[in-house]
Amino acid sequence: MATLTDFAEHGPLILLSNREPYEHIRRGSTIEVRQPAGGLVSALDPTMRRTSGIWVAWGSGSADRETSDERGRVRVPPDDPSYTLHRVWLEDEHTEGYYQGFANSALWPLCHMLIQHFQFRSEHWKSYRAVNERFALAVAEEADNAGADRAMVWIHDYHFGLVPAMLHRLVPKLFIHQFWHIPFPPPDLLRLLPVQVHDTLLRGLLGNDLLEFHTERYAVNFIDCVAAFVPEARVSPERLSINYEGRTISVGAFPISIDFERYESLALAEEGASRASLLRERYARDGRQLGVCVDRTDYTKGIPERLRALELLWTEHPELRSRVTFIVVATPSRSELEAYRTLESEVVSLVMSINEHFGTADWTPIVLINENIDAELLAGVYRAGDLCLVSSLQDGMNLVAKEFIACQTDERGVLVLSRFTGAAEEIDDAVLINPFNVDGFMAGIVTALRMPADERRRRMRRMRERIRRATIFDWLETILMRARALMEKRSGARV
Ligand code: ADQ
Repeated sequence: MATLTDFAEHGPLILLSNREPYEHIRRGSTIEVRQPAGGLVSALDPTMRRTSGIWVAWGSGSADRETSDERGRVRVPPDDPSYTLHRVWLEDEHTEGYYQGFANSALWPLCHMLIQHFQFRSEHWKSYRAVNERFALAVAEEADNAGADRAMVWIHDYHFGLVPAMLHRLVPKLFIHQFWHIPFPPPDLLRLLPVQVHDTLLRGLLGNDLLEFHTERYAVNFIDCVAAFVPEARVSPERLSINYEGRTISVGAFPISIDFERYESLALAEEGASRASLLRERYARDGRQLGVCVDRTDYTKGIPERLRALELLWTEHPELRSRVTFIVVATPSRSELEAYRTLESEVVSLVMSINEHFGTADWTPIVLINENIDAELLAGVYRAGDLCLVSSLQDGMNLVAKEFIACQTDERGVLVLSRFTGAAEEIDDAVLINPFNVDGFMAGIVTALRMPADERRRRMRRMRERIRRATIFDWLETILMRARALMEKRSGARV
């Protein structure tokens, strides 16, 4: 079987994502290069270097224009140029309509089935279409240069639901595939979008040759939506495929993961280890326990639901007061949107009220950190935890669950995990909870707190073995190899 190492010989990979892998930022008279943190960029960057690919993304940095040529291209990484970053420029009103508007205020809540946050506006949809067209043209230009027969295009996420069909019309020979990082809703929810909008969106996604989701459930939801709203498509849920306009579109489950070794090493390294022991010294002395939680402050993550479960815990179990402290790391996110600002204040006021109600002179029940923390501290927090609460109301995968597992080098911690995460479908040894059921959630926390050390160790060891064997690099290789095999089959069929 072919491997990633010889992937480049077959033709260039053109990747499309909203966020760019390198951002140039002006600081006074100097220009700084920043690589956005995040698993995806760090996993894809080495692959792009090795395969001399082309990465198309929104040029969001304040010095991006002056560091790119007239077509928006720049060679990266700056200290060892090995692939091309093609930046696409967007005006502010487009960013607002496409990104904050249709992507984050309509598609995001709809796909997470949290319709109380769903807001549709025609002008946002108009921007989304215009921006998708702009990105499709940029990718088509790169594909023409690279040779449409040989290049493969890999699109990331819900910001680009229309690019596949646009691109297929522009360059019919091109092999196009897409990873959808969030859940996909069932037909009854998708139809909350105006008819013409969900029709265009589904037909947009059907421009792909392969469409990847985290779980089979999301893949089947997509197939069900196509069956319900695209009458001329023929679907096969058993074979996870769709026939549409004379082409076969494959759909599949490819659960994303993390760089396990990186997190494990961070937790074992001097800095991670000393941060973990400081935290334990401070919060987990004399048999007390430390709970940890890490999220972007997003309404999908169930942060208020988690805080209410903790409130109930200390109300119904007074014996646990002073015996367990929670560190809640909740970074502000998407603060341009009102729903997110409201959530940030709700989290702060819930934490304050719990601390006022239960706290004592020498015990603060919840320590709230509402900022981004560096990788060493993050690993230290994960390693120090006796339990980690992941309480998403819906979540495509949830990488925090996997990062906690990788950093639990002492095999002490229990993962309390919402059954509505993609991760819950993959990880067997967590304590599963339903965040909508406050009593059940609280009971799950009690189970975790009372779990004997040998059972914790057994469960954590099994989870660690599992994630160690399914890293982000395995994910990457499986997807790219599957796409390559389909591409070869298709070109064979054409001959
Ligand atoms: P997200 O919704 O962003 O991702 P998640 O998978 O949990 O959710 O990833 C969050 C990342 O941000 C983790 O790597 C975490 O360590 C980091 N992070 C969060 N808060 C932080 C803080 N305060 N300081 C430092 N780092 C912090 C979307 C989908 C998910 C899917 C991913 C990948 O919503 O379901 O798992 O994409 O496909």
